[in-house]
Amino acid sequence: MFWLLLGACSFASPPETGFVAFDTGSFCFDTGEDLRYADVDGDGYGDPDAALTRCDAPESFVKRAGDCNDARADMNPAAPDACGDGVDMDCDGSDPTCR
Ligand SMILES: [Ca+2]
Ligand SMILES: [Ca+2]
Repeated sequence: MFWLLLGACSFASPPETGFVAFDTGSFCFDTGEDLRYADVDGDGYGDPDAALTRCDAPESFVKRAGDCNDARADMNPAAPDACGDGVDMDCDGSDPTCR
């Protein structure tokens, strides 16, 4: 009968969980400085422009940023960069000159 006192609360969730204001299973202390980055292509490097704090980020987000093209798994700071093809594969900002 106690849950009836909640009035406007959603009845979609059971009273036991709806009554508690926080979820201890997802408790997270967030300093706002510990960021995670979206890694859409799954190469382990995230998009520095798609950052979320540790507590807000989904599981798929990664610690490492530096991905200059998060749509291609073969473009990241650890990728080999062939010279002279005009494509910056290793995200260092330039294409190496062939010697
Ligand atoms: Ca990536
Ligand atoms: Ca290249």
